[in-house]
Amino acid sequence: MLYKNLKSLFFLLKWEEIGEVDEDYAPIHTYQVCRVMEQNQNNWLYTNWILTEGAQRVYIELKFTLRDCNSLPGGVGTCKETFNMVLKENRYIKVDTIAADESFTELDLGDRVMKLNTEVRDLGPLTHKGFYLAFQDLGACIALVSVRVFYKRCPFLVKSLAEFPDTIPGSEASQLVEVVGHCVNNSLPLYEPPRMHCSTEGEWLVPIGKCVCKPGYEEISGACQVCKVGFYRSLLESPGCSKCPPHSVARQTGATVCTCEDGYYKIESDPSNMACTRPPSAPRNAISNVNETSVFLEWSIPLETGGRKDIRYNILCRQVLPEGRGLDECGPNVRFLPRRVALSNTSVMVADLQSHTNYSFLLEAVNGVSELAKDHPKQYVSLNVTTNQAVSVVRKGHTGKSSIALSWAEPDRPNGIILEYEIKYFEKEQDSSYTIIKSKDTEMVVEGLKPSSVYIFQVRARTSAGYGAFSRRFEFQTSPYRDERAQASIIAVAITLALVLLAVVAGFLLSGRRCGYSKAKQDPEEEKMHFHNGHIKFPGVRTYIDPLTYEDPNQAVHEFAQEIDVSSISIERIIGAGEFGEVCCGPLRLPGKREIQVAIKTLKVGYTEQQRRDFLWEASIMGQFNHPNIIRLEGVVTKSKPVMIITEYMENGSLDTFLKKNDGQFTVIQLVGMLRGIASGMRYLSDMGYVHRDLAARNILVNGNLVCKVSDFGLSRVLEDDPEAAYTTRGGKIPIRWTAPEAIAYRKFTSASDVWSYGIVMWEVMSYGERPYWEMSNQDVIKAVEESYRLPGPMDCPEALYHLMMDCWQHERTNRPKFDEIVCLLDKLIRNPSSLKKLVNSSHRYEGKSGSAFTLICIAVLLFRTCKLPFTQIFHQMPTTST
Ligand code: ACK
Repeated sequence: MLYKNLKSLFFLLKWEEIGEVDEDYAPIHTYQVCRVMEQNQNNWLYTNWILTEGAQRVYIELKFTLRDCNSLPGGVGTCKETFNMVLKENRYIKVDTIAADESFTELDLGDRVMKLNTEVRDLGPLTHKGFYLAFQDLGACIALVSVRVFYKRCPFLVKSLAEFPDTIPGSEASQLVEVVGHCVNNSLPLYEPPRMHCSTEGEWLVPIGKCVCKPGYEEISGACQVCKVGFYRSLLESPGCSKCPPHSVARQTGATVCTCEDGYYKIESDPSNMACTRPPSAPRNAISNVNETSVFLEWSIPLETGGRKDIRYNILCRQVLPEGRGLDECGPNVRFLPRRVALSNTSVMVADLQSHTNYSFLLEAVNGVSELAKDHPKQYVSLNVTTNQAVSVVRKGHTGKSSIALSWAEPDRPNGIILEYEIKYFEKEQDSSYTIIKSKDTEMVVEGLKPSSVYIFQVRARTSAGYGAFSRRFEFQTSPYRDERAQASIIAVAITLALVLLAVVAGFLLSGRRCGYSKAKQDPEEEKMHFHNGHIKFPGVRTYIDPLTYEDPNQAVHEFAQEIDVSSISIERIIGAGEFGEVCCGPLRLPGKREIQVAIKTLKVGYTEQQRRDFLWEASIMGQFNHPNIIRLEGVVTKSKPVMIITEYMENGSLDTFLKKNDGQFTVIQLVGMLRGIASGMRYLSDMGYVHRDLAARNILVNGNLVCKVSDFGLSRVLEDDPEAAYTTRGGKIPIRWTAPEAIAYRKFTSASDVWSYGIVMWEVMSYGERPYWEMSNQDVIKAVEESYRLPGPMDCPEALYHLMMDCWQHERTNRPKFDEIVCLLDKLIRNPSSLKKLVNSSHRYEGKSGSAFTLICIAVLLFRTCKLPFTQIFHQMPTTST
């Protein structure tokens, strides 16, 4: 705020002009009047014309002394203690009556103490260029020491690089005068012109907008200074001059941009502080993977990115014409996924190429400045790819009810060494779910098919370059369930029944049935990949919880088994008899699910509570398992009678009966496939910590695809239920022929004792359901086993399988293989069928099968029992001496 005093002169009317000294004896000039004793006083003191200089509001500061009327001798009749201040523009207006804060007395005069009063009044709005002031005395004793007339103004100001001139405020008390500032040299208004507001008090208020130095200049000490060489300032917003970014220069002062060095570039959208950049080098490590008539190309980012992140890749595809006729651009039919140019990822799928054709791909990396770098030579990486040839014809060989032998020719011009073939198949019109199996050879037997069903087969080859196209679809049908071969063999067996003895004798002399084998591998979980709507399915493994840990057995059942409403089930027929009641089958229709065939185990009427508990026990166990080789529990019916356990239906019933019914009907690979399934189920159970205790072919169920599943779960009940279980000397009921010696001797049931039983199941399977140890008594079996005698190898049994059985029958249970080792070994055998060619030699073999089996048993038992022929001539003794 600034004050500006206005000049004035006084005209006296009955006032006196007096020279005095103040309290400090400094000379002062005062105007006085003191006619207090006289009546009707009207004394005036005028100023001359005071110019306002444009001010609309002025201030008047008065300094004066005033006599206290009470202190006057002789009364105060006409004495006044105020005076009037009057303004005249075009007419006189009384401004105010001025009174003293402090008045002086006679005493003060004597002491020479001047009680000086100061009063300030403001006048406005003034409308004229000037005015007069007047002071009217009506009979007071006044000495006017000073009259100061002034106005306030907002002084010249430089703020935010804007100059604001000296400004006179407005006339109204709270009025603000807006003033637009002027940007200082080399500066510009930022966004809007700078503004300030001048208040009546002469203060600058409310700044709006500002000025900034123009590009090429920076603000230093409130002024704009030019940027030095090598520095630039491009944006009004940036605070100061910056050093030029890498690969750019500013050769003169005041640069607003830096220019790129030779070979480096900048595009418009690059920020000014970004370094100049250059095109990238070529992509690296390009590889291809052929899949049918598609090629997947993949590469790594270039070594030199040119300093940019906006790298994109372009593909140039050219077909190599035969006989050296050069290259031709790939036509519009070749598809690039996601696209051919401007790829942001380092891979692309090129589809719809021609089969068995050479292609040359050029992969180019570009970035934002590639277009500008016309002189920069393009850098490519090239990749030559040959698509694989498809298998043209697939032929059908021997067809069984569940298998079809396939063969095909190697493509004429395979693209490198063929590593393997993939055989894809599915049941006709059910192509949402298909199976893929692999073969190293040009033939294979596909097994586990449904009888009388049409299947679609496609074959493709894989070389180190990748997969060739699948062959076209070939449709082949499996034989009816009872195929001619089986019937023929049954008839043959019937006709030759009479010649049984002769056959047995001949059997002793001959080297035995040859193992038929297939190059196919059959693995329900790992070797075969099952695809359903494009997803591979994997089973999961948890830990088995003993239902005994539940106080309430009902709770255990409902924890693990779904309650099924009886109305969802219809019983169609009885398929057998169980310990607790009939076993039936029929359809199950659960809401929202497709109808399936199920087996229904019922609990006969009149059961005790204990029997109900034991019956449902099995469901509490089965419900915990989820594995393709374990019988699947669908649920239980406990809310109505009869109480039922519902499981998946297994078309071929129990394995022992099924094998007996189909004696000699399966290839070794099919049998090994079954054993592999059982071992896999047992591996799952042992992984879950569950010991079965009654593993035997009679407790394995077989479905229509020859998939074997472990069933019959329980604890004591299983053994009570099992007709094979016999009471041991220790009182427990145990299926002696299937049980490991330590379990018989001291009930040591473990997964290792299950492995022993598994060895017996192997023997049962390889001998088509023969009874282990034939008609020998349980006691004789225990004795023989204790004396290290073991079952001989079944006829036509591959040596490798018999070795495995013998391993399972190691007396020392820790020496027995684990189930995962068994699965692994069987997988190896399946993968390498020639390993099954070598059959068990005659000293380790018994020769009984089908019709002749019983005779052999009679002979064996007879020889053993009556003739006291040593075991060695019938049984095989373990090489170890452990007993
Ligand atoms: O040998 P099988 O035909 O197979 O006779 C027995 C009978 O019931 C008594 O146990 C058969 N069985 C048991 N469970 C099932 C099942 N889930 N599917 C088909 N048959 C079964 C078994």
